[in-house]
Amino acid sequence: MTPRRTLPLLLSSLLLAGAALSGSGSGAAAEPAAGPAVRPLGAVVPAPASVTPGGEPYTLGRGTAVRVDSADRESRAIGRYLAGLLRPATGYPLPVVDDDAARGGILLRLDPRATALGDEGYELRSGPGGVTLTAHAPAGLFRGVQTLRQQLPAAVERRTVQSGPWRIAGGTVTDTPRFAYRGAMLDVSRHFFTVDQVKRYIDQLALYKINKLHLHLSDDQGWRIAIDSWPRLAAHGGSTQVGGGPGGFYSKDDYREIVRYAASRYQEVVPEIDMPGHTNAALASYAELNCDGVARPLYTGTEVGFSSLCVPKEVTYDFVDDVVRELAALTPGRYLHIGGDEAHSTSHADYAAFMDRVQPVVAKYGKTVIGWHQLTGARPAPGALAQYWGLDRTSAAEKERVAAAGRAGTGIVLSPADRAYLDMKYTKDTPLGLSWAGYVEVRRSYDWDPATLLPGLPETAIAGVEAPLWTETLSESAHLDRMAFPRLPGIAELGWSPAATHDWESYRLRLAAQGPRLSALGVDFHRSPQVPWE
Ligand code: TNX
Repeated sequence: MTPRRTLPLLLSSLLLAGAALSGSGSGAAAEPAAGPAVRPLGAVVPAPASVTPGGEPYTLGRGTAVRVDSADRESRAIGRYLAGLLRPATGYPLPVVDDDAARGGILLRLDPRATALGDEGYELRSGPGGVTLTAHAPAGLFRGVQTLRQQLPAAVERRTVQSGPWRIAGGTVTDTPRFAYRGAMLDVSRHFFTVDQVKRYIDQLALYKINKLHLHLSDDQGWRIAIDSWPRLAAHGGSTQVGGGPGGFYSKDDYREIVRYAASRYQEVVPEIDMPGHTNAALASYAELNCDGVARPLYTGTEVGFSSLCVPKEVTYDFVDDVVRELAALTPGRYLHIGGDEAHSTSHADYAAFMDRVQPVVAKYGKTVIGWHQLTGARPAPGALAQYWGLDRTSAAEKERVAAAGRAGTGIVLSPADRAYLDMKYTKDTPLGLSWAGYVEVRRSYDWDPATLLPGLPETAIAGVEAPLWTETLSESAHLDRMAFPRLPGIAELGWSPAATHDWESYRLRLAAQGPRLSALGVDFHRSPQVPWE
C-alpha cells in the first residue's frame, strides 16, 4: 500500500519541534519558566485521524474544574475518572462540577448532533481558556480522555505530587476509529490471573483505546469460571495450571466484577470457552464427557491438540447448553467465543457436526459466535466472526478459505500470530514467551496493514484486530507487562488509526514518548532497540 505521508511527516516534524513549540507559549508573564515541553498536539498513540495544531496551550491549575452535564450519569463517571487520573500527580483538587457551575477548565460534553463522531469518536479543542471534549456517546468521551491524558507530561501518571507545568497543546483533534473491534485477549487458563491482575490489564488497555477484552476462560490446563450446573469444572478443572501451581477460578461475582470494571473503561468482555479441543480440564472434571467414559487426569504441561469433547454423545450438548446459558447470562456484551482451534483430535466431519450444533446454542442465548479461523473450514453461522491467527507462511489455500468466508459475510478479526501474538519472543534472547510463530520485534508487530494481510479479503469484511496474550510462560503481572508492552500499543493503533497515518518512522517517535509514561505507570516494558526511547 502507499500510505499518505502528510500526517506522519507533520507529526514527526512537530515532535522534533517540540522544544521550540513549548517556548511559544511562554511569552505570557504568568507562564512558569521551566518544565517539560508541551507535547505536540496529536503526538499520541493511537495516532488521531485529524490534528490541527494552533494557538496557545491550556495550562491546568489549582482552579481547574472538570465540567460535565451532571444530569448524565455516564458523563459524571467519566469526569470522576479523569479527575481521579490527574489529581495525584498534579495535587490539584479538580472538582467535578456541573457544566453551568463554572467556566473554562475541562469540559466534557455530549452533543446529540455530533453524529459524525459515531459511538467512539470525539473532538478535543484546546486553547488558553480551557479544553473541550465533545462526543456523540459516552464511549467517545472516554476515548477522548485518553488523548487528553497523553497530551500531558508522562509524570501525570505518577501517584505522588510532581512538578508541572501541566500543559495541553492548543488546537483541535477530531478522531474516530478505523475498526469497531479492537481487542486484547488474556489467557487466564494456562496461568490464572486474579480479578485485580485483570483490572490492571484493563486499565493499561484503556490508555490505548482498546474496546474488547477477550478472556480465554478454559483450556486443557484450567477451567476458570464457575458454572453452577457443572460445579466440578471450576472446583476440579480449575485447581491447577501450567507447571502445577494452584490455579484458581472466578466465582460468578468475581466475573461480574471484571465485566463491570471493563465496562467502566468502555471495554466489552468477550468470554471464550474453547471447544471441542483444548478441553482437558473439562474432561478431567466429568468422566461422562469422554467417549470412553473415563475421566482424564489434570494436565499441567504445554502441549496442544490432544483433547476433544465427545462429539457423538448427547451429554456433550447438554454440557454445552448449560455452559453457554450460564455464561451468556453473565455477559452483557454481544459475543461469545467458542474457540474451535487446534482440534487435532477431532475428525473434520465431527468438527463440522459439532459446530453445526453448538453455534445455534449461542444464538439461542442471544449471543453472536466468534471462533478461531478454523471455524471457516466448517459452516460459520450467519453473523459470526472468525479470528484469523495464521502467519505469513500459512498456505495460500488456508488464507483464501478465510478470505472467502469474509467475502461471504463472516466478519474477520485479525490476530496474525507472527505479528499480533504478544506471547512471541521479541528476539532469541527474550527470556519469556514462545517462538513457534517466529520472533516478533516491535517494528514487525506494528508494520503491517490489516487491509492487505489476507489477499482477497475486502476491508469491509474486517471487523478489526486483536492482540492475544497466551500465558504458557507467563505467571505474573510483570510478565504480562514485558510481553504486551510496547507491542500492544502498536496493535491498538492499527485498529484505531486511519491507514494514512501508518508510518513506522513517525510511530517509533510517538511510541518513544510512551516509555516514560509506561514507567510512571509502573510498567516494566521491553526496551526495544528499534525505538529511540525518551
Ligand atoms: C496457539 S492460537 C494456540 C494456543 C497457544 C498459542 C501459543 C490458538 C488459537 N491456539 O493454544 O496458547 O498458540 O502461542
